[in-house]
Amino acid sequence: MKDKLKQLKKSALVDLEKAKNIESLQDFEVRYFGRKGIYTLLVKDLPKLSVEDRKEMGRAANEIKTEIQEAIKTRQTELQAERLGNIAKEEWIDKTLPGLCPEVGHLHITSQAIEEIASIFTRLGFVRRKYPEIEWDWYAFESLNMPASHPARDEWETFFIDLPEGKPRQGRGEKGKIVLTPHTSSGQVREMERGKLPIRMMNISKTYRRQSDVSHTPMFHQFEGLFIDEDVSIASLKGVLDYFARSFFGEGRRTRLRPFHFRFTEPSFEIDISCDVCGGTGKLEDGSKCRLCKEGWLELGGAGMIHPNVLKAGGIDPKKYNGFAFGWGVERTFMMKEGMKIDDIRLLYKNDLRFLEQF
Ligand code: FA5
Repeated sequence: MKDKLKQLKKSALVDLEKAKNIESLQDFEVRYFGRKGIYTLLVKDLPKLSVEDRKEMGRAANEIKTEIQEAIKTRQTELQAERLGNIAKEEWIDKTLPGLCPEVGHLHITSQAIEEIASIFTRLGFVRRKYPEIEWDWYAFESLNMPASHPARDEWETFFIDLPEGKPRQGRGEKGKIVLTPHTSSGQVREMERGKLPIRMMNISKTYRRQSDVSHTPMFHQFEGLFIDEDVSIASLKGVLDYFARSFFGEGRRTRLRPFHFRFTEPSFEIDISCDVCGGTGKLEDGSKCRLCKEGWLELGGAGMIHPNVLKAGGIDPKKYNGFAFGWGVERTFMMKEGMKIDDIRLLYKNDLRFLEQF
């Protein structure tokens, strides 16, 4: 019995070392001290011994049990420390690292430009208004001195909406077909119809034409200014456009007025700005032609003194009042800002975040 107890202690201490985690430690306890454990079965033989031996062996068995149980406790503490150490290693977090910021979006570059344009004209006293994007032919063309058969209409490459034609309008003929507004000038007569003079109106809106190439998209934006009062001069128009060009592009860029023809203004001009991609030369550094402007200048939009027929269509007496209007492309305008160097307008609406996040 003595030898068996010695042997048990030895093998128990070796087995204990082999326990590599809390679970195997629990198995160990069951294996030695469970109902059918090695120790339990051994001490079951004690009653078979003589009284003397039973006393001695009983004490020895108790001492061994206490020793092994102490060793179990120590091993348990070691394994727990080891486990916490592993958790700390595996799940370690550096609390001093900056947190993960949720992605914050920003306005599309066109919306940013619209805000900037609106703020410049607001400083000059223009008031922003919204007019329909789906419009009667009357406001888009007819009231702007462009009768149905006039070839100038072809330049607007219009999207027509397949709806029944409008009912006759009292005293003004028919409103005609329904179109997607090809230009913001369709707000001119609507603004005049409000019947409030003088007018300083700004209309910034989506416009649509059947066009798509490096400098045209089927949907684009225009901003339109309409100024009507008594004795308005071309000098006032030029002053407003110069103020805008200086505020938006800075002093370094050149603008030019080119005589042009619009049916709704007389005289009419087109406003050009020196191209930022090629520096106004029409040629790139490698000698090739500038893909965007081709000749150093890029057309921003049109302008002119309002035609008397348009004032009449809006119910305003052209003998008493006159005024000017201008309409520019928003995208073309900001593409010509210094450093933009966007050589294909269609990139703006491809929704490629790698492109859009740059602005
Ligand atoms: C007009 O639309 C006239 N309504 C402008 C106007 C208003 C003249 C008031 C006189 C008085 P135009 O067709 O040239 O004009 O277009 C004006 C500008 O819109 C162009 O110079 C260009 O900057 C922009 N634009 C025209 N079509 C497109 C297109 N498909 N994609 C992007 N920008 C365009």
